[in-house]
Amino acid sequence: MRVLVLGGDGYLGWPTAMHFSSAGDEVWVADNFAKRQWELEEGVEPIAPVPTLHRRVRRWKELTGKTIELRVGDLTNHRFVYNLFQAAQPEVIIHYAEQPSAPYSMQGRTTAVLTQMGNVTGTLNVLFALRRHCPDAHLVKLGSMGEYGTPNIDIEEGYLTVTHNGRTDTVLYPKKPHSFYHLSKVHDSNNIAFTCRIWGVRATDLNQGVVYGIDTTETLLDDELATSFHYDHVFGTVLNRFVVQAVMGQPLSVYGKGGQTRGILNIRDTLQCVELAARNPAKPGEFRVFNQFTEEYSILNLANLVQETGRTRGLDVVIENVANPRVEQESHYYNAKHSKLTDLGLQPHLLTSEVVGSMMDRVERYRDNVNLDTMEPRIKWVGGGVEAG
Ligand code: USQ
Repeated sequence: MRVLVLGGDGYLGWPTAMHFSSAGDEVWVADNFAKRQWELEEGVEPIAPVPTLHRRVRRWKELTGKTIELRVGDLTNHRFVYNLFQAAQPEVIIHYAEQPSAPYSMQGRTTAVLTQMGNVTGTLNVLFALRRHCPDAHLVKLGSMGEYGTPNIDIEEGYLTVTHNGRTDTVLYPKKPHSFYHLSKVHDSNNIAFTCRIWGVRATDLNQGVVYGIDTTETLLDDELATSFHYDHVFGTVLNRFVVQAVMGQPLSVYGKGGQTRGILNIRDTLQCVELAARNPAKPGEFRVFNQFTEEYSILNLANLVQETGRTRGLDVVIENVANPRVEQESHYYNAKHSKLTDLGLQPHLLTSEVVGSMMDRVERYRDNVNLDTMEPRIKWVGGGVEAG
């Protein structure tokens, strides 16, 4: 397949590009490197320096003989997107190119607007470029389980059949997102569903849970092929943060009671799920929604697992319930369906003490790089936080 990965410099985008290239697909990547700029502005860094995308693409070629085509540009510039789609003629477009952090989006007006303008405009440009230059291409868009929030009923895969005043219809599942970032994904989902309906676009929205992990088969080939692993309060996801805290002898920062339940998945399973979606495309006009996670965990249970694993390795890991900087339910019903990717053949890498232990080993190697000042949550959902304009 000709695969175009948008956001190819990111935590998931780069491993995805190598994964398809390694399978023999023709891979193009595009990025504007905005994430690197936001890291500079926030004063945070990945745990290990991440070589530039140009360097990684060169290294990949040296090691495997395979070419990844690289284009630099911004999806909010529609001319860039049109030219890119015309040149690449992708059969599948994997779209990760968005501001990915809920806390970042909640700092204030500036970052909320940047997140929604960038994410929503970029996706609209992708849809228009797709219609113009490759109308048969399959759009695989990274959405989020946080679009649904934590409703008091079962979460279905994208759609809900409702009977109202004696009549029945199937509608997009109602959304109660956690942040302005998650809202941007809801807006994207609606825009994509609309273009499937009116233009016959074929699309899969992957509502992904919280990803953890550092390594994939391809990143392990060479240090220079590493992906960006964050543990800071802006871009670090919860399990990645807990593992770094455990290794560094810091208390695990459970926000509030820790009863928040989330779908989680290993970074290796992100690659598997995206590949399954790409190789089994949606039909023309179909807006397909997959809930992309492999298991559910409460935040406290994640902390317990990290604590137990740490103790078997002689680490004295303490759990601390810190005041929750977010507005979210800390104890709630949660039952999210996630059978569609399993039906396509997903073989999950489940979370075990061994997996946590191997993450600890990797983090240990970089312990001298860890900046503890960037760990404490400083962005609050209501008032009192860092106000970026
Ligand atoms: N949390 C803690 N302690 C921490 C960090 C987080 O208790 O030190 C809690 C949060 O309060 C939240 C949960 O852990 O309840 C998840 O937080 P997170 O920062 O790991 O993930 P989130 O903000 O939800 O966003 C991440 C990714 C985002 C993706 C989303 C999937 O950054 O790109 O869309 O996970 S999901 O959460 O399913 O919507």
